[in-house]
Amino acid sequence: MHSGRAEAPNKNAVVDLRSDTVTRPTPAMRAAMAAAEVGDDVYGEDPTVNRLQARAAELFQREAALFVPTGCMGNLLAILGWTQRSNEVICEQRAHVNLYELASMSAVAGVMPRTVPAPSGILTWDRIEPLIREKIYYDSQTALVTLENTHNMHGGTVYPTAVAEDICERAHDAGLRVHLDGARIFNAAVALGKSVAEITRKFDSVMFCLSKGLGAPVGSILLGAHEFIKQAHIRRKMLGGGMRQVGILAAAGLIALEASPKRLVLDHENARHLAKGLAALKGIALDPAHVVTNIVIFDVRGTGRTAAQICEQLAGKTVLCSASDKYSVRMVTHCDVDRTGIDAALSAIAQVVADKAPAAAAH
Ligand code: TLP
Repeated sequence: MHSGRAEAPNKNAVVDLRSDTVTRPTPAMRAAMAAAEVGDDVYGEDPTVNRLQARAAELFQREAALFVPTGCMGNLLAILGWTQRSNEVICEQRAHVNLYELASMSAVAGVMPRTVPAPSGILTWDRIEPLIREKIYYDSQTALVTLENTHNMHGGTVYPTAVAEDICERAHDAGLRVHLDGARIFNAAVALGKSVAEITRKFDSVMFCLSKGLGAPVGSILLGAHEFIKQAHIRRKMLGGGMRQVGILAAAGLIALEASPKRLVLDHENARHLAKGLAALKGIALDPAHVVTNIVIFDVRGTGRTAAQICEQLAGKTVLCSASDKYSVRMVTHCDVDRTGIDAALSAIAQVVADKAPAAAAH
């Protein structure tokens, strides 16, 4: 299914649904990497990195872009750029910046996450507004709101553009900045049938990942105005992210940007197919209508087992997935798993849930 990848059907092949980060570069990416023109990017002399940054800025209709090694670093640079030590950052409770970035916003940027739960992870202004601190010198001051689109741990949910724009406008009126963790923003754009520029235009900064559904081996991009990116560039060096002949990676990123978005629709169809199959199994709970991009999260409490136990049993049947909570399993579709792989995963899960629950989990 992945353009240019020829894989022999193998019924024993591992179906790796742990994440879309597991995708391997396509032959076209590898060829471009081998042929990439490179230079020292710390001197700003890598032509391929410069092309990637210019192309990303053009696609998102932004003044500037910065290639960063990871999404975590991109988010941290944005937080460093928009806050001062002791500030607060409002985000959804299960946001990646809150749960999966090793508390870097506190440990490195010196700020506190101020979290709020939201249905499907989709914040609205009425949930944010009460959390904004009064302007009193002895209180932490709210500086930033971060949104996540798609929302990973709520199952790849998508912000309606009007809701995200309303938050941005009202936050700006309140003197706050808004950063978008758009690790999977291309999935959101495909689900909405809009361009990435259209759905992100009101944010002060945007981070997206090349290394997830777009299939590049490494890298993310941070976007914003010239001055913001200039400061992020300095801080990237400070964090140890000054890379040298990194055009080798940018070359893959350029292909990811041009070629990959158009095939994400297949990942979404596979995720829906997976969700429908799962919903039909006894002991598994999920609403397939909730699955609109490439992430499927389902509850396994009804099987009498924990998510970790289900994952372990599935691994024994060469299907890999991860526990996103004690009783929630996450499966992510991507370019390295086709419909045959999804069907193989479904039949493995059907066998696992039909098996008697292990005694230890019966309580
Ligand atoms: N997400 C990973 C894990 O860290 C959970 C995954 O497998 O989904 N924002 C969002 C919304 C993400 O999902 C991730 C990675 C990141 C940021 C961080 O990107 P990287 O891994 O490049 O630092």
